[in-house]
Amino acid sequence: DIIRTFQIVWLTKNMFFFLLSSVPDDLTPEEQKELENIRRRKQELLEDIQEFLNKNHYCPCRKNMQRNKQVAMGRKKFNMDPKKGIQFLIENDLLKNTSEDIARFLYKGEGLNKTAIGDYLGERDDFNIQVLHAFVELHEFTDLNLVQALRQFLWSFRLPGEAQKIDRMMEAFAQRYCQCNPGVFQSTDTCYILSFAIIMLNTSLHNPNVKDKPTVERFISMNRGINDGGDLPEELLRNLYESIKNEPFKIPEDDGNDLTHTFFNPDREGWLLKLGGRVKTWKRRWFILTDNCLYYFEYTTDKEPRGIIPLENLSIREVEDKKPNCFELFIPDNKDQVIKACKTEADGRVVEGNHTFYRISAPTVEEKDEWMNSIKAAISRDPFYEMLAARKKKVSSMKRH
Ligand code: 4IP
Repeated sequence: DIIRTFQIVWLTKNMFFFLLSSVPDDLTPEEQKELENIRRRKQELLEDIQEFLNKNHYCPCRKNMQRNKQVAMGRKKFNMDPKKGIQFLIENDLLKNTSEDIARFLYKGEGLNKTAIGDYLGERDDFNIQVLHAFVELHEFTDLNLVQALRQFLWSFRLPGEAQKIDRMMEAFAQRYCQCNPGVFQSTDTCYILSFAIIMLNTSLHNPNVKDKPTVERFISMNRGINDGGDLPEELLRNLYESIKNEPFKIPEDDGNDLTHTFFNPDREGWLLKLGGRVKTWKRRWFILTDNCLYYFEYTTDKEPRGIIPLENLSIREVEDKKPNCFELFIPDNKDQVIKACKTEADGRVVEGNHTFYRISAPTVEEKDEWMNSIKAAISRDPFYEMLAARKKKVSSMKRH
């Protein structure tokens, strides 16, 4: 449209010149007056044309070419060092120094590296946090389900690797989602936790290194109690699961690293044999690894666990036993100290455990390896998992309070 308008005004302008160049000398006063009018209108029209061209940057003048060059340079600088790039654009009057203007520039993202956008948005400065919020406000999530909203959000920049940054960005996302879709979740914490459960599900389902693919039932059970102590509607969780299963997240990978590794999900569950503490009897128990804790149940359907073993400060090693595929949880450099854990007695009382080590036997070598890997991943101190676990604890304790 702009080009067509340009052609039309160009033709009109030339027509005027043609008309004015063929003026006869013997004009009546009326005709002269009319000619004056035409000249005035011609001048006005020329001014309008100039204004139009300036507004639409079609003026092939040096000034605009210079400006475009500087914008390109600003983008290049931004990709190398986001803060310096923004500073350059502001200093050259190419960007206003307001969080809204910068957010719009990042949201548009033309020629910008998504890792650099993520780095800038993740910065701890008050101003960067304002830009982050303005950036999230530009996303429209109304009537989108959480997976659709996450697809849009996670494609607009690349999540940085640092736990604190991820936390701030996902918090802003959860706030915006809840603002656009009031009533879907009890709190932004619920939205935050479910968002991560979805990102991790994406890894588990689509990363070929993860052998144990979670079923929809497992996904539902992993998200019990996250809606401020209550459960989310099963249908909602089923829909989200199906959406991720059918189409993995498209996540920008500017630097070739696969972000899904950052969110490797160590959670798992299954049948294992456990050796008693004081009385050395082997019991078949249903184990669930989640939130840096190992829970064991008598039956898969039990609501309360028979025992809980927090994994903090524990180590894991393979051991030989009469039972096959054994491994052990133990306190490093300590032989006789009892591991901090709790168990439910036959009469229902919750007491401290009596184990100086937990010896566990898996049904197959593969399962032993998978359990050991997942437990190792859960044990290795990851600040991000700690933050997530803290939030989960918060929302699951809401109801009780
Ligand atoms: C029990 O043996 C079970 O092995 C318990 O396991 C075990 O508790 C007890 O350890 C052990 O005495 P009996 O059933 O033969 O009496 P579970 O709770 O899974 O049934 P842990 O602490 O392993 O849960 P001690 O330390 O309480 O004796």
